Amino acid sequence: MLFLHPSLLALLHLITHFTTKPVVCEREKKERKSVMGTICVPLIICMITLVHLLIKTTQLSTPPPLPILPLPTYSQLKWQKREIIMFLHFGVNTFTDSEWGTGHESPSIFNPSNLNTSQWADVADQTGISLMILTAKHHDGFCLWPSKYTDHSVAKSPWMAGKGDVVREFIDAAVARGIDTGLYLSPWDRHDRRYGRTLDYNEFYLAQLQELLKKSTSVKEIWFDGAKGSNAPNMTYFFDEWFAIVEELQSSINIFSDAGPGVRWVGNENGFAGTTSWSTINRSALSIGSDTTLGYLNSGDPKGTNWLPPECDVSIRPGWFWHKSEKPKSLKKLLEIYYKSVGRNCVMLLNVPPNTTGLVSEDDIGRLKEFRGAINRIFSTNLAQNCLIEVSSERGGKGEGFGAYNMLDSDDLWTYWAPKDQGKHDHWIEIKARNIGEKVRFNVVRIQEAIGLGQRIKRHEVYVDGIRIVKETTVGHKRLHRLKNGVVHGYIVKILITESRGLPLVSSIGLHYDPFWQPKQNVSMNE
Ligand code: FUL
Repeated sequence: MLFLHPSLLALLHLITHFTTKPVVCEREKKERKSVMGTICVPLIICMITLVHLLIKTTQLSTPPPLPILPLPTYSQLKWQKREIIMFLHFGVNTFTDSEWGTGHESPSIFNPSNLNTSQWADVADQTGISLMILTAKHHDGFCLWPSKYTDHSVAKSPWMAGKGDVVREFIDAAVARGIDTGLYLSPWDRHDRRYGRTLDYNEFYLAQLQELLKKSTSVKEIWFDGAKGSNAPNMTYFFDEWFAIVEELQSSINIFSDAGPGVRWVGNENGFAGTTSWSTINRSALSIGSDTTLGYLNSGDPKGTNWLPPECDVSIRPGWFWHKSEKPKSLKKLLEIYYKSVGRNCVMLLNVPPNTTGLVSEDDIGRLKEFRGAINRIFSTNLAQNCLIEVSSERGGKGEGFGAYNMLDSDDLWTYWAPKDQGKHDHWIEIKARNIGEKVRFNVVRIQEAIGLGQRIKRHEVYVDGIRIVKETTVGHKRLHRLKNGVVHGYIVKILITESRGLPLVSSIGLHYDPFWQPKQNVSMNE
């Protein structure tokens, strides 16, 4: 029903008055004409405009499509957007030049000459890393904080005459720079004699967990490592109790383990996710510390009822701990890992181990900066921005908020292109060069889904001027295709979504040029 504004009613009354009242004399006729011309005509125009406006404002917007479950939590979404997290392995192994300590190391060997956690946090800050995870206790049982429940800790070391607390310093330095923290507390403890006595050890472990998580509310990830030596005593970990305590003490934390519940292991330590990579999986099919599900962990499951995205842990050096003889990985290798982790719907957890002085080595800092610089260089220019974008259809029609240009704005989560539900038809996006003679030249294609409403795309292909250059499966938060044949030139790049769970929702697309990627000679389409 249309409600008329009082001014419109008055105008209607005026018009009716002049048009229905009989004319008495010539003068009155003239007067009426001039009144109609000077007042009524502009008023009628105003009225028509107002009516249009009213009709427009009473039309309601098309709502977003229904989500497809399971969905990420707020903390999982935040985690996913970090893309790269810094891992810091530091402890007695740093001083014994080993990877797995025996548990018999003397605390007297822990004596970093110049430990400076502010330097660690500065490195993270300068390389765009928003979360750092420290090994508070590794398998050797040595604690980087003065735990009340063991004497195998910094309290018995010469460092700061036993008065120091690396975890405290780590948290303070990170918080001072607005960087979130994470902690690794190894379940397997080769030092503590309670290990193997299920009840005693679980009580001890829970006590340590509480000590750590009461230090700060900034803990955003906790790492429960499933690793354990083959000869280690058998025992059951009380995961339910552990997880419950963690969630009680921290408001928005992601719990990492082989089986989550916040983040899952990707199934290898090379930093590579599967080419098919679902954030969804069935937790009930997973168990912590078992290697029977590595393939399943790597790819996830489109039918999974849990949102449990994979984290790709990898070290910048061959080992997890710092060793004098080792060098950081090359930029080329780090970029490969980035494309195979972040570019496959994962987060890259990159270990940068402090050395015996207690600092991150200059070699590693240099490489990290180079790595971040390269990522910025590749992705700061999106060649699709200068192109025309066409799509197979738009939900609710033009102007309803689900259009193609949502894929080019800076929001890669909540503004997205949504097609119409049109049965079995394929959905596609075309990125077209604006002018003849101005081909687009790129070697990386980026596609991102609006994962806030569920991960959906099962299969997709990319064509350049009618020639297929990519035939792949999942997309998720971010899918990067670094083209096998190198740079391509073309007028029309078409992204074809050939299979999805419900309607595909694409939040961002990009065509990029990666100067570090030179696989083979350049290939020009249709030339
Ligand atoms: C593994 C451990 O055994 C390694 O030492 C390292 O901590 C790595 C991140 O996880 O399972």
